Amino acid sequence: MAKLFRAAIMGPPGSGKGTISKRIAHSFGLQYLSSGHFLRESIAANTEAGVLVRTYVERSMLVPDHVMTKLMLPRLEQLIDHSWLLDGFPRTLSQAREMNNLCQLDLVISLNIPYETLRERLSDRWSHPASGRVYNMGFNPPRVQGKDDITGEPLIQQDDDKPEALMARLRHYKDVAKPVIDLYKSQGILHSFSGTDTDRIWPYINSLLSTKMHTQPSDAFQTQ
Ligand code: G5P
Repeated sequence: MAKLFRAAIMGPPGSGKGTISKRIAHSFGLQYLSSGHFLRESIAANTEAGVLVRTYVERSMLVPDHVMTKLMLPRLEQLIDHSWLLDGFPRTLSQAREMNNLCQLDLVISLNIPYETLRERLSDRWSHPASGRVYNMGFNPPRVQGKDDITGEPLIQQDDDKPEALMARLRHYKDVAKPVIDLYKSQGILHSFSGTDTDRIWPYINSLLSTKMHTQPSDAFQTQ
């Protein structure tokens, strides 16, 4: 059996985690698990947990650790025989420790994107409050301006994406992420990438993973 490969991608809101994860999953055949996606699923299902989760996600606040581990760890347990990529989890030291008890990561990608770039991307971001679906007017606009693709309901711009609130969120992200980054640095598995453009960062990540996984990636996403 081929050696299993487990990776995670970290970065502040708007740093391109989702965009890069999809390229990695596609090019290297990893299962892709996004914490934001699972949270949005539980919001859409309107379960008791989903109602609670919504109060945090709507304000772009971190969902409590015990809710996150309950959501994510069973999914990782189900994939014990698979290679995968985690997007957005673990995000706190507590989440990282809980996950370590279940499985060890082989590689962690950390995205360092300048504040001004994040501000520009997120100020262009609109969302559909009921589902949590997110659009970017430049990079991935809705099919009809101002309307959700699935329901046709109006999109809104979150107060949290306004500059003062965004600055506070990014500061909070840095504080929470630092001990997680330090942990993975001390384990020798952290790889950081800086830049303003996902398409420029991607070839470096692609090359790193090719080396680490000893595979020849498909070039389907080289320029997308
Ligand atoms: P998510 O879903 O993990 P965030 O807020 O961390 O969400 P977000 O906004 O989804 O992150 P991202 O995944 O880092 O951003 O980036 P992306 O979606 O690929 O790109 C952002 C936008 O920029 C997109 O519209 C994309 O098209 C565009 N873009 C990408 N690259 C470029 C580029 O080069 N140029 C341009 N112009 N545009 C580009 O989490 C959502 C919420 O769930 C909770 C939190 O409340 C979080 O806020 N949550 C957790 N809470 C606690 N613990 C956890 N582990 C949690 N995980 C999620």
